[in-house]
Amino acid sequence: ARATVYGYPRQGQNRELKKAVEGYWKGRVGAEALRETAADLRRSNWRQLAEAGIHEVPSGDFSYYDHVLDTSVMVGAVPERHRAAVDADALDGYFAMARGTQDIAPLEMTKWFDTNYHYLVPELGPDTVFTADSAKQVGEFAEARALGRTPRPVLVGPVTYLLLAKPAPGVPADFEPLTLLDRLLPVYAEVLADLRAAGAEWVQLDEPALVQDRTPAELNATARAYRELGAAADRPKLLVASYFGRLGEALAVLAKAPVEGLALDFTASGAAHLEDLAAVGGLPGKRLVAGVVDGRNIWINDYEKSLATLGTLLGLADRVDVSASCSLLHVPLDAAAERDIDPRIARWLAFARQKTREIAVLTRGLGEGTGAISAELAANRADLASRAGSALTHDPAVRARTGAITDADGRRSQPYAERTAAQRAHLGLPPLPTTTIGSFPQTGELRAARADLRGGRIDVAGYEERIKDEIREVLSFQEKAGIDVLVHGEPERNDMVQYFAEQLTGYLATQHGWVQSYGTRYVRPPVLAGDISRPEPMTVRWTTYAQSLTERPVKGMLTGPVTMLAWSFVRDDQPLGDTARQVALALRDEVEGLEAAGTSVIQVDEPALRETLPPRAADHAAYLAWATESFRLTTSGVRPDTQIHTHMCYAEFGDIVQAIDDLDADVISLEAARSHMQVARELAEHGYPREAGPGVYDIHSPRVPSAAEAAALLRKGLAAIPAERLWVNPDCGLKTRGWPETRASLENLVSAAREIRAELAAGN
Ligand code: THG
Ligand code: ZN
Repeated sequence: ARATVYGYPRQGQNRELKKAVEGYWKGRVGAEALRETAADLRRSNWRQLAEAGIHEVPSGDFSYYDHVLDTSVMVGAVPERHRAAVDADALDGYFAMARGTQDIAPLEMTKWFDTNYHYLVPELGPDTVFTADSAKQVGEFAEARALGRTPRPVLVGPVTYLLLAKPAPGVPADFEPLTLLDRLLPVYAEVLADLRAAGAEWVQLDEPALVQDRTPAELNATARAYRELGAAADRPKLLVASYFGRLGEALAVLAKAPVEGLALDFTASGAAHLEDLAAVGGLPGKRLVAGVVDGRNIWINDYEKSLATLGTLLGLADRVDVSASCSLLHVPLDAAAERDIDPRIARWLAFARQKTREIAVLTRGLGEGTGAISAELAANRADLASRAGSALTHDPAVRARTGAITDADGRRSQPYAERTAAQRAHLGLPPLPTTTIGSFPQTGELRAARADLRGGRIDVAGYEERIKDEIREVLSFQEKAGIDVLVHGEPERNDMVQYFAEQLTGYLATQHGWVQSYGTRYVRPPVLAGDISRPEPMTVRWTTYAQSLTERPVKGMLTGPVTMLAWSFVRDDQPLGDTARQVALALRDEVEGLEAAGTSVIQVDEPALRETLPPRAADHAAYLAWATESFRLTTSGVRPDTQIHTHMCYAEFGDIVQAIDDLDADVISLEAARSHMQVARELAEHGYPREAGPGVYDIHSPRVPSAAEAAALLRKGLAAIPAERLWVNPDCGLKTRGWPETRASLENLVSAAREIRAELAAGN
């Protein structure tokens, strides 16, 4: 048996890649220095993998920005508008596709399946001409070879690549990129031949799109793709990798395909996957790479359980190798770098580096028998035993409380239709009330103040003075601009999940646990380690300070339980729903604390609700059940006249409008500006009965929308949502924006609302 992985974190222990790339963008780092930093990072990764005992290392998984963008470059799918930049300079052109330039829009960015990683969406059309560019793949393969390893190049597979693509601008929306398969396959065959010529024995083709529900036509296309690639001359052996779930019907297709190996995820619904494998008669004559170490989470592996799975698999394939369930890109690099975590808990944690060692141990156990790893097995058993039932993670008070939850706890005391009148009377807002989503610009000064606090250059009192100054400024601007429901601007928050995690008991924060979110942006997902409780109010002080400065309502701002889970590493020792209920009760205390302190409008954000939807429709209901239940638990303890808002980013809501309604929030704000109010129409089509604020200001760009533009969007909104239920707000929070465009845009937004109010009052 051999140990392998599909990918490794790219950024380096101190995010050297972020610094080099951002330095290059600012002109402070030259192209050659950037290339050297990248090559050093790759070499260091290969060395780490070899030292950990990984026999077959990946190559080509490195990226300056995103591996799907790299695939677009590999197949020559450069949008027309970026062609000149790419021809002038490949590297600058690459970054232009990723980030756009002054005049040219970047590729769209969206979530990589249900992870918190974002990829750049390929833009294709009937006129797309693919051409092979294997330079990056061949170059990185050769680099690893030069270190004495036998790397396995990793490519996004052709079916997944096309399924992730969308019609290019100007191409009809019903164009299906998968129709380009026949044109794409020869290009893949050419890249495979180049890699073979360079000495590659195996190449990995990633097809995670096959763990989602696929139509018969898509399954046929998959069969065709691998029949054709399998028949290609001069090709390496092919390992088709799936992850993030079970293959389902696609398993039979791939089992029959003329490829030499399959990689399957045995952490996501592992038992079912075993049954599926047995049902297709195993993979006789093929290599099976078994993903038994969870690549999406940070807990140590259960060796005995994994060895049992691996043992069963031995009878189902020609040869069984061991891996993580997916690329290790989605976990931080090294748990040993964390100095502040209780050592009793640290022994339960495995980041990428630790996981590679686990894979090597399991491989030895599989190949040489458990006798060869008896010491590791004993230590693993002891670590697991110390976690199960540990007093560090089990809080009887929390368990008593979740055990006593009743249906009534998840129901507001009055139905929506009745409580709106009470809210209207209580708040006294004009028609088409204006508000913002919560955050205001996170200025350089604010980040510097946080750095000064961490570095001991200012004390807590000094830091809090700066935060108060900022809140005063944010409030005074909003009053002058004429906004109706104000926010304090969240200057005290680093990240909307981490800020709360740091204050909740049971959550662990990491110091260095960076995970790539997109490009050079990273997050440090906190760890839901134990039972969750809220020892003290978290936001009440800042919200009440802001409220003390104004007569208008100030909105309380919280992150909802689903998003808290989605952007954290979750417990694997209890159902997600149990963890969600614990987080929900802690947040419920905060909601009630805000209300008791005089807050009449409370927003509970759930940007992750849609994106965490499981890949298969059959699993949606179970997910939406705990997701909506935990949101309602968070928000149902308030008086009828307290108004609950929620906010979601991203646009594809069609399939969850019922779930959004089930949240029983009073008002929802949504991203809509770029899609010209499409979201408002979708809500209307589904008969969504509540108040809604489809965004009229696209905050993803520094562009200032004119009042006329915002008014035009509002008129479109009014065509879908009646005036008494329409709110006026930007698409999302303003933390990534600068002050000048924020000021101008919000002033225009208020003018637009006033103009439409006047029209309504005049009766037209
Ligand atoms: N928080 C978390 N996850 C998220 C978002 C978030 N996932 C989706 C979306 N928002 C991703 N967007 C971003 C935007 C900016 C940054 C990260 C993710 C960012 N990161 C800083 C960086 O890399 O320099 C580090 C921030 C820090 O110091 O913690 O700017 O909002 N959890
Ligand atoms: Zn948003």
